[in-house]
Amino acid sequence: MTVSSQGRLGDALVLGLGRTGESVARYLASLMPERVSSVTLYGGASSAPGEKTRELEALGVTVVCGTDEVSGSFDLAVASPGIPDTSDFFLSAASCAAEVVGEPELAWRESPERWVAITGTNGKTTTTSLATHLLREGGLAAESVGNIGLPPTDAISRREPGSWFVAELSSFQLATTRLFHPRVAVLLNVTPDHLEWHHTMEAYAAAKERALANLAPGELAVVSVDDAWCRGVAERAERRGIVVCRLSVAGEPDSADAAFLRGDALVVRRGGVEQELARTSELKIFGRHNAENALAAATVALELGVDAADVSRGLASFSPIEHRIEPAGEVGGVRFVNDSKATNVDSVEKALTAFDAGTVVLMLGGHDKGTELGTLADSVRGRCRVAVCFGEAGERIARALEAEPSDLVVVRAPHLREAFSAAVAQARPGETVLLSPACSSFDEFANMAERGRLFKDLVRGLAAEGE
Ligand code: UMA
Repeated sequence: MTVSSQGRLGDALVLGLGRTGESVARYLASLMPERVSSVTLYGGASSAPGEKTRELEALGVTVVCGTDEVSGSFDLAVASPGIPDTSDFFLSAASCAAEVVGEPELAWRESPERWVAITGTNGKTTTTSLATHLLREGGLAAESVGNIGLPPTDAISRREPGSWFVAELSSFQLATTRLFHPRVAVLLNVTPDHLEWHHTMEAYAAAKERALANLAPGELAVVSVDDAWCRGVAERAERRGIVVCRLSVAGEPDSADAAFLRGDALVVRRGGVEQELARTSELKIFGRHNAENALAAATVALELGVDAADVSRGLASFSPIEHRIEPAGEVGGVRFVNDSKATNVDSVEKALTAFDAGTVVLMLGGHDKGTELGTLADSVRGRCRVAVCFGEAGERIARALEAEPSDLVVVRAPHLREAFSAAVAQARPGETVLLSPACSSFDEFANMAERGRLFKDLVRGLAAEGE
């Protein structure tokens, strides 16, 4: 199989019938017959025919639903990120195809110029949005793509000449990259997550490190040095001659290239020359982790030629993104905050640092990823007054919180709606009801955005009742 952006792709196989699968199938069908001979999409065991499959068939795509067993012979397979690379479905496809890649890899091969790769366990959506905002502030065309919700293959055909793709990449997407080579790669942090997909922490961290895999000596990676997994990545990259801008909100790295906090000032040092870009009090996104996200995005923007003055202005004008510590209203003196995007333990611990200890009624639970809950339980006992545990993981979380004596009030509720009512019943004026669930949403919702929207609807309903 050739990797040139104009080469023949031959007989193509697409795995998955979600956002990614549909985007890839449409894109490949648009290349028939010149570059693609055929497109076959397998939707997996849980898929069924419907409007979407009929639309794809009308474009010339052969759609197979209801099975994980792939048959045939293909030049290239493109797998959706939710399908683990150790699953029967993936392995069956791999046995029928010369190569299996993920969707960002395909998009990059088709349009390889001007990519920024942003990954990490937490903060990648904020950093991606902010980097795009800063590039635009500096007059550059830029679009956020990837895990943030827009498969890059959707954006290739309408890509403006000279524009940047700022790609939020999950470990699932990075695990299936091979040649992917961004202009700059960012690694924000690595903490336990998605072990149901990767099985081991080593495999998860290795997938994240793939963002840097094809950087050449002299090219830039922005890598946190605040956790041991990331420090390992930074050291290996430096040994390969990559310029590593060491990112930290825990101290001041002594390297020539670093991005860090000095007091409350955001400082980026490149080649030993420092620029102070903003004060944390000027940012509309709160918490130390957001200062880290801002430092990473600012470093990317400066590297790509945005003036420091434009970066400073953009940092001050950027607003919080939906579902990430998003203010959702105040009713009867109780603040409501939607952090539905917090789908793992680490992001909840970070969110809790944005509120005064003892004033939080926390709602947590959802799809159980089997994560270890010890540190989460410590933080919740230390910072919250009440925890309402719901969903599939609710009972396991409640038991972890009760495993040690504390003043924390633990309440159980079956689903989000009942959890919301319980939280409202517990909350006192001056307190915050925070949805920061530490779990993905798939036991009850299609995705975390749907969960966040229901939370906000419930707050609106509560406000309307009081009128
Ligand atoms: N499927 C199977 N078996 C599986 C899993 C999936 O057959 O075990 C098939 C089914 O046909 C299913 C389809 O794959 O309908 C779904 O594909 P998918 O799970 O890869 O989801 P997409 O709709 O393609 O959305 C994906 C990302 N989802 C996941 O990685 C789970 C979206 O990130 C991303 O926005 C989108 O591609 C565009 O790039 C969401 C996410 O939850 C936000 N990401 C995780 C996270 O942020 O924690 C990684």
